[in-house]
Amino acid sequence: MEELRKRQVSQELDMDKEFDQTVQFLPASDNKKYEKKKGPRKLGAVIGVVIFAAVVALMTGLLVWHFHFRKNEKVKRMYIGTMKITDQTFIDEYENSYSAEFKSLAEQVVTQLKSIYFKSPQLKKYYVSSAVQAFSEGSVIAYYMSEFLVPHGQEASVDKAMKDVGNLATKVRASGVSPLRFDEMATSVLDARMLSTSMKTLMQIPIHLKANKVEQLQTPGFPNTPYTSNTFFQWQLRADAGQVIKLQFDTINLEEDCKNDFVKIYDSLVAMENRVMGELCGHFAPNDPQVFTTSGNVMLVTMATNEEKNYPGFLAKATQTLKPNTCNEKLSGSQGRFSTPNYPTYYPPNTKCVWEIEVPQGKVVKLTFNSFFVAEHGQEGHSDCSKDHVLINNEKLCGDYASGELTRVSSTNKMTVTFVSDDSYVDHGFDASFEAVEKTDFCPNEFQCKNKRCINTNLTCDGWNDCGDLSDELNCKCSSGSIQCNNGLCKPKFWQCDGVNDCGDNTDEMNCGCKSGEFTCKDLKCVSEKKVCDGNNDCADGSDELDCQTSQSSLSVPCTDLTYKCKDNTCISKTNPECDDVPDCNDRSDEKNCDCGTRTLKSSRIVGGENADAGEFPWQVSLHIKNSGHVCGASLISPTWLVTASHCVQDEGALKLSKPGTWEVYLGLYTQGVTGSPVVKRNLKQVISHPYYNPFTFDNDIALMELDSPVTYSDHIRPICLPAAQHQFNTGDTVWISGWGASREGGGVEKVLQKAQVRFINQTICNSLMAGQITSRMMCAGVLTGGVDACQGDSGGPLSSPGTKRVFLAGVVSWGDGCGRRDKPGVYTTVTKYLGWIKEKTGV
Ligand code: 4AZ
Repeated sequence: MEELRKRQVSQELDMDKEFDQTVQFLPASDNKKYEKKKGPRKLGAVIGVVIFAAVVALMTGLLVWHFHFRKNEKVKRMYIGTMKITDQTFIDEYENSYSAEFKSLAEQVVTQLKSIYFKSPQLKKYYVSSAVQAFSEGSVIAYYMSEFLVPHGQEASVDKAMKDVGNLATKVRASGVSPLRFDEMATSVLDARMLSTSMKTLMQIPIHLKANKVEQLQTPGFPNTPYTSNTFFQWQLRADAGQVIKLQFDTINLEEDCKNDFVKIYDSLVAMENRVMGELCGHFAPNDPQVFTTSGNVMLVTMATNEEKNYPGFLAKATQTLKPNTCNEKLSGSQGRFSTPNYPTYYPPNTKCVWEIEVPQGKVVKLTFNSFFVAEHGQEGHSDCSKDHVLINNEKLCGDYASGELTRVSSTNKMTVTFVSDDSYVDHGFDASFEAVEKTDFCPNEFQCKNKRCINTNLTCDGWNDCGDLSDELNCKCSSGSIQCNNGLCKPKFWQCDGVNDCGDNTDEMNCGCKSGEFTCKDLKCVSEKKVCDGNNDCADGSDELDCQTSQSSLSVPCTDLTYKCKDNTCISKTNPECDDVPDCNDRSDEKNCDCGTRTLKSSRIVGGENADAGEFPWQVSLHIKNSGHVCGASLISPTWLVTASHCVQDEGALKLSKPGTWEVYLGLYTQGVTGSPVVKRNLKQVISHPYYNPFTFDNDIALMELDSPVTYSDHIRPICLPAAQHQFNTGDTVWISGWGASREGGGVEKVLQKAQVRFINQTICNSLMAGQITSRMMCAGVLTGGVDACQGDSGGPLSSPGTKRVFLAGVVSWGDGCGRRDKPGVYTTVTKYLGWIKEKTGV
């Protein structure tokens, strides 16, 4: 703490202490005095009367409690606000809460607040006290906190009255009896997490920035000792008048769950919710610095921790820079580029920029967003845009768009682009390019989509919806490599008969089998239907002799690559007979070891995925590097064994990923960071990487992990079934991928377990799509149109294949060419190839 050279106040908090005029921690209300009192109890001679009387007494007691006491139960409501005092000028003494000047002005503000609240009968009834926390320039802005004790259920109406406090203030000013000249009042309710009763320590760190000087903010002891539990930290940053504050977090390593530990950054000196710029928790890589810039010369950084798990904390640097006069720009010429203030770091709140673009006469302006991140809390998707937004030709734009996805064309040689950020939550903003184009041909040398996007001409009529509105795939004359769908679309020939309706009208899946009266063998040969189940291997691969059961005994057939081998070495013709709840082998061995692959809670990032249901993938395991967070997935196959990818357990320099001690594993996990029941954490006893894993080709990308002690199965923890060596996974069958991996290429780990449905892809097609890199020990699954795939962080996790009764581990997430790219399926380690090795090492 000393090295910070800051005045810090660390105090054990007295929970019932009254407000003073300076800083107070915020205890929760003591409701004990409002608790229900015990009701009378009657005794009688007859037992029935006693019971009756007891029931009546209980009911009466409950009703009395509900209508009398519960009504009177009060909750503490804390509001935080600012008031602009117009008849004062800021003096240095106002920065020191112990100075006489501070105390005197604070007293006037408190009197003023009381007179305002007393104008509202509602607020008057419940008002307790106020305290001024700080002053800043402009003329003088007072930051205060007000406490109300509100009857249970009345909170919303008091919140509403507080929202209206500006109007009350106008009434007070009009009455001419106010002690202060003031305007612009704003209030907001305090974040409930900051009112936690468990928070016992307050650390207050005021910092006044100076020109050309970098101040360091850090949690005490960072990075060598973890931050303290149940602590509320508050860094109050001020810059000189006319300056703004830039805060760059170099390292953030907090608990994943923001409910427990979090950092919040405000464009204010107090914790006003409507001035929050951002909230951080979890882990950010050093190459992803979070940089916030204020709109004025003050900033508040708060951090709250609870009693669970403490992490190293954060390190950030604060500087002051001159507030730019304006971000408006006039742009002319045939092309140019512009971006939001501070791009690619966060734009400041409360900002408006206008770019007036003018291109030569006779041309029009074509604007393309190279990146666009204007999304806000509570403004999901692209719909409403009532908060931060971009305005072009009366059209409001917000949300996130991929590079080049968003384009606009003007109708004249001028275009005005306006960017507006409101008081709260900031984002990275945009980077845009404009060019002068012909009115009639604004895609020179490119294809012009109906929605005004321009795409490479090669991308038309190729089966892919590149424009986004399908206009590049309409009215096509299909090339030799494509098939013509009945609806006019062209699709690549190799998508024909792959079990997926690519045309949309099923043309590509029609006439796929053999002629009528013929049977299609697994290797696509055609044999007469009469030869099916005749006891002869007519297809050569045995597929015409599969599933020929009429009675138990007729299941037994000569063994081929496609038949299931029972423990007694006899073979049966049924496809995938194992663990389908029907004993098919004479020795019933196909139904042994089947306590797997079921989910008890089935109710209804992965790229293109959605939240899984809790308990939907109870075999999904999250592998964490100790104190560092999730890196890979794994699958539970028994109470003590996991299957994962070998590439997850390769040493990386000093990081000994092959050593069991490096890891901690979470089973039954749904949201990263949310632990406690039903989540079980285990350390590892051993890590066994496949001896033939090839780090260059990713061949044999499979590894086993043994837990230090067995887990008990529950609704959220169950193993997945290992398939039999002959288990058939067919091209076009749907399978599930699950994990906490990135939801886009280069993205970070997801919080909630994601799932997505993909299909097995033909091995030969996949090998040609993946430049011949697919070995027989790999299998491909995906959606060839792109957008649905496993990604970084999903590695090691399961490719879950639902059978008739149970789910089987078909593959282990291994590698891919990027994530979700078209014609680039995900590649998975084929589990059926490793059953012998798994059995040898684990006994499973
Ligand atoms: C990875 O980096 C990774 N698209 C995993 C799966 C895929 C790509 C990358 C498949 O762990």
